[in-house]
Amino acid sequence: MGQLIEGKWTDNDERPSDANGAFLRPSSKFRNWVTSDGAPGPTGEDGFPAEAGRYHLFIASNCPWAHRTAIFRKLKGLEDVISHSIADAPKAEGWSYTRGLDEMQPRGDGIFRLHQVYTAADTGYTGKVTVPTLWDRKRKTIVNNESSEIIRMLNSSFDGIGAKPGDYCPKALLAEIDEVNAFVYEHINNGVYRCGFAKTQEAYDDAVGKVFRGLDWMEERLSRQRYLTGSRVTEADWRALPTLLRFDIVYFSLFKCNMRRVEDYPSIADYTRELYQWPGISETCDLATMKSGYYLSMPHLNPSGIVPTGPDTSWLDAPHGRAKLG
Ligand SMILES: N[C@@H](CCC(=O)N[C@@H](CS)C(=O)NCC(=O)O)C(=O)O
Repeated sequence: MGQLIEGKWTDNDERPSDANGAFLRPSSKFRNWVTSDGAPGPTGEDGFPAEAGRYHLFIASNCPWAHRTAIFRKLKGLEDVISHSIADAPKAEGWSYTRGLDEMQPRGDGIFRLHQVYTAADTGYTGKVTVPTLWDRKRKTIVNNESSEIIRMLNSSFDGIGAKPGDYCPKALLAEIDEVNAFVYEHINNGVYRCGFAKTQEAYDDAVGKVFRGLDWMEERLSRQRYLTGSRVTEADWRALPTLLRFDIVYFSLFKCNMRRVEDYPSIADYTRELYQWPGISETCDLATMKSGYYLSMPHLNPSGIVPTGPDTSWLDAPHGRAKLG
């Protein structure tokens, strides 16, 4: 994909890396928060109160960061409160959609592109155009494009206007959730990208070692407790699931994370099954598009554009045995 430079689309797909060739993920630029009453959140401006029909999520089925937000929208029953658009198959100029939103409409070629949303929010925007993006239809701007923050908003900011009960970041567990999230992000969520986007053998070796140390840690933990932070499902689990679901079908092959599959880790596999089978969750998991989306949008890793047939994903549908852990 390319990026916007001072509001103009360029096909420059350079991924930042450090002096050793290790991938560096750019930080997200829009950091406002929707709050129950519009008070400012931990970062950004005030003036984004929870309101039904006001906010719109742009996502893509293959993206694990966007998948987190789709999961929280589903868990919290926010489908009628926050509208969403799912990207089409990759086309030129980044994420594209069949339909526009309000006054933002497809260009002459009939394609509506996410970069139009970014320049609507900031005419001189420079940077990556990423999903998920949370758009405010009233103020006509991007509220936030950082998935970890969007899911925190969905977890509680809409509770006063009809969100389903359920707190996935309870205060008593917050410190542990944050600690687990940081470890899982570094070793697994972002770790797989550090394997795929490494520019040197040394950077890859470092990244792949970290991914499997992370999975070994997770396996040990999940062999003695049902969820990552104990006996209750939390945000930490919903942040892990999108990466675990993509691991065997994408990261194992395309990103060279091929020491072991998730399916080979008995506890992680069973845990992944339980979360996948959670009410409503499989509806957010388009396994075919998860795979094709990656294989079709990364010509530097898959120049032929051929999408592999396997692997078999039927293990996700087998009954899980996690209840024995309490
Ligand atoms: N920090 C962001 C990362 C989002 C992200 O990197 N999304 C990818 C898709 S998986 C994207 O849109 N990439 C577009 C690009 O790199 O040009 C978040 O967690 O929300």
